[in-house]
Amino acid sequence: MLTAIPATLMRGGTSKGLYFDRKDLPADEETRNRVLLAAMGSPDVRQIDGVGGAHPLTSKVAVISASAREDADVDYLFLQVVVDKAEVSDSQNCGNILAGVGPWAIENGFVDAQDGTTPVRIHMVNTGSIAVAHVPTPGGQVEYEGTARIDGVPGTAAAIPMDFLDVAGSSCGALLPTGNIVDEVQGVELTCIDNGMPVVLLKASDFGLSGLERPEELEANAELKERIESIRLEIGPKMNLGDVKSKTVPKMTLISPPQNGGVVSTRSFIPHRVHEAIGVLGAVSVATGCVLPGSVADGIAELPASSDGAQRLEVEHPTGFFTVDMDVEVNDGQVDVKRSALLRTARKLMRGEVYIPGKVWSGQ
Ligand code: NQM
Repeated sequence: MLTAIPATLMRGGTSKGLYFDRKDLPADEETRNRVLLAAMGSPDVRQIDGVGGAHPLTSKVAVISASAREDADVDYLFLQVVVDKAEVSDSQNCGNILAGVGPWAIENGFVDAQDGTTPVRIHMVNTGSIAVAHVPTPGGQVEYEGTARIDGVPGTAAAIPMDFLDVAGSSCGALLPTGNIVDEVQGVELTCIDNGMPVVLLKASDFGLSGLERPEELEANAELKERIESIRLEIGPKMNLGDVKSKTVPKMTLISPPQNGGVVSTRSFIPHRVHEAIGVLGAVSVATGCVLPGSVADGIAELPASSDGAQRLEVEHPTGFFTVDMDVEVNDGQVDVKRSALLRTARKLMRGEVYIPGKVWSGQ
């Protein structure tokens, strides 16, 4: 027997995943996770018996429901379905899958579309913070097509500008989770930062790298991966994340001087595969680390003349740039982030029912 569950397959930014109405999934977390593993085809490196794309960036889930919060229209819970392990993690947020939440919420009746642009206020359950997505809705219909281009996605689509209001410290409790601008772990200097995503900034040169290596080259370097994972396991608890062995945070980002006019060049371990681009909140956190005086990015990042106030920072990654608009105040070495904003696109790919073998879940 197969159980049919309504679902929408969407590209959100440079990621892809299934979007569900919370009421269509089992309320019990363990049963829900078994259902999601079966939907994606995990654990299996090829995810052959499911709709997952055999990579962390294409094995993602959004669970959406009406929000009880006054400052939000919908609640969005992000779940990472691990490709090769029977694990579903809510330990991180995802700003890419977030890009599809606004359109989905409008098309599924959670928010009334306006003629023009519809703001959708999204409570990101994983971190308790709010994002506002400005969804193009000419004539009261979601418009997916348009002229905006984001690196890492071929072609163009309708722009969805997104504002983050209060993401500093949203996972770790503080923008600087260890209380320090620089820490030293296993002889390597690093900067831990959480402006929406727990990130550890590391100098590529400290690992004998240029920082411009291709993701597959870095992934093939077993010794490097082992060193980075060992640092991650040691620094994770100091970032208030507890034991991070089976968590997908913190993200480990190698930085090097910019090559193409941006602020900094990046290669991000997320945390075991290397991102072809960079995560959304990951990029916001990296950009914040770059404006922090005395961080490991000091001397590597090339900042605009004044890093105080509103500014646009281009974070370079393996497939282009990620543009972050930030409004920051830097006082006596302290950074106060007033607002972060960026642009994403999304596309509805398929809508229907995902079938779950009855042996995994015997019904709603
Ligand atoms: O940092 C990948 C992605 C992400 C997360 C990851 C993301 C974010 O590209 O907000 O978007 O770091 O796991 O989807």
